[in-house]
Amino acid sequence: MTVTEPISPEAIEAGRRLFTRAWTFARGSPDLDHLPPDDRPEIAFAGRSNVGKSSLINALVGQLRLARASNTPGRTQELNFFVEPEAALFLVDMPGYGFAEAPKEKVASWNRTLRGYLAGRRTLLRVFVLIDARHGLKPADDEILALLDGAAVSYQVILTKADKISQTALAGVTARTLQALAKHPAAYPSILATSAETGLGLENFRAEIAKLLASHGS
Ligand SMILES: Nc1nc2c(ncn2[C@@H]2O[C@H](COP(=O)(O)OP(=O)(O)OP(=O)(O)O)[C@@H](O)[C@H]2O)c(=O)[nH]1
Ligand SMILES: [Mg+2]
Repeated sequence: MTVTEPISPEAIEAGRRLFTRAWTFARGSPDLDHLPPDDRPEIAFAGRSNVGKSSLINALVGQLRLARASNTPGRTQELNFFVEPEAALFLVDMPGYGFAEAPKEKVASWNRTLRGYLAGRRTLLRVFVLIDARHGLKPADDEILALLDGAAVSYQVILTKADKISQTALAGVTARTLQALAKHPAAYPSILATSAETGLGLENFRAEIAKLLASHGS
């Protein structure tokens, strides 16, 4: 496994172009019955509550308020679909998991929705599983990784909030995470460290998404 693969200037440029487009909100779906038609590829942002999913989407598209971010865990309560028609791609912001303070029934219903979506969405190209760089993989993450492995849905781990730790700590959590991922058959064999705050890693992340889309033939 490698942490960084060489990324070509062409891929960086394709990523930049993809995300300077005018992305807009398409639909919020509280359950599996209100998803938009599965007529184009999509990538989903999953992760524990408060890990920075909505913030990372905003940072990628360069819009502060496309997805609603907040310091209160449990902010995103629906599967939120963002679209840019020419890009023929949905970006999907997901409710967080592992949020213990929400009412039990609500947590159960979110879990059903997010598990059903992750395991059953035909057009899901890749799931980005966001992990807080300060904390690394937690048991709640392991459950989601096992679900994705079981459903053979390809996923890639993205470390978030890298601005909050030192270079040394970042190298440590990267190595530990890569080691843990080696046991997961559906995990993409490289991870990216990002910060929605400083922009660290965003150029490479955009390039990664552009490459993924190109390899799909879009
Ligand atoms: N320092 C720093 N803070 C961040 C970063 N990304 C997100 N945050 C902060 O973390 C908090 C949670 O961010 P969100 O983007 O709302 O997290 P989320 O994963 O969408 O949360 P839920 O929707 O509740 O699951 C906010 O206060 C953000 O400002 C980052 O890269 N660096
Ligand atoms: Mg959110």
